[in-house]
Amino acid sequence: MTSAARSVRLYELALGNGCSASPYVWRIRYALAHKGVACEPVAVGFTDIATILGGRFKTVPILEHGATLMAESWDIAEYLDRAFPGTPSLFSSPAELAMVRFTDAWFTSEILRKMFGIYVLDIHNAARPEDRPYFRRTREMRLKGATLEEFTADRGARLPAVRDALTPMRAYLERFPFIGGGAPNYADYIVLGAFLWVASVSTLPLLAHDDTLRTWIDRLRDLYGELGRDTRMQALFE
Ligand SMILES: N[C@@H](CCC(=O)N[C@@H](CS)C(=O)NCC(=O)O)C(=O)O
Repeated sequence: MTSAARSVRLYELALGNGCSASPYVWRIRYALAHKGVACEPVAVGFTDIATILGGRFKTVPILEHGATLMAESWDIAEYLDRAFPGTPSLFSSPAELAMVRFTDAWFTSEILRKMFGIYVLDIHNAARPEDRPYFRRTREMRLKGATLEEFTADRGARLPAVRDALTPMRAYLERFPFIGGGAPNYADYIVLGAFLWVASVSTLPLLAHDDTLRTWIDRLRDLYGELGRDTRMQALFE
């Protein structure tokens, strides 16, 4: 059987409302759609991960492709280009891959971490009820003992810092329709994935109503048969 003919399963993180909760899963959903690779989604909650596939993995996304099983979204993205060579590339050159790695590093340190601090209680409340004690225990350990409620008490005051940190993206996207330039690439999916994660749990709109990022966000959400649209998601804009 050719590589492309083997079936693909994507293990995703399910919230109580059925939405996917993970920015890393969203990257891979878009990566698969970019390549036109069909996949069967398998929804798992936080506490299911240790019980599936022999407990081999600690995080999702997990990709299953025939006998190949792997976690780590970067490993998966690079694997997809190797396993499906006749399809549109995620990384058309080592230089493109390197630039996307840079985008990921910048975005994770300057924006994704701040988003986590603002939305960690919302993620808890949106998780399946049976996953909430685990989520609270593991995240409060990371917050050095602060409760999720204490940690997010002043979260509204932290919105301006996230919005300011997005300034380079706004300036760039005035020149290009996508972070990838004329067409979307994996950097677009990394950044959009974080916005979709926020939209699936948020009780506080992240962006101002007149934020110019709206055009790019809508453009990405509409791709691949409106992959980024889900009526269960909350508003991203005030
Ligand atoms: N470095 C991993 C990070 C994946 C990750 O952190 N996934 C989270 C969901 S956003 C997870 O599965 N967490 C499980 C847990 O906290 O037990 C990747 O890029 O795939």
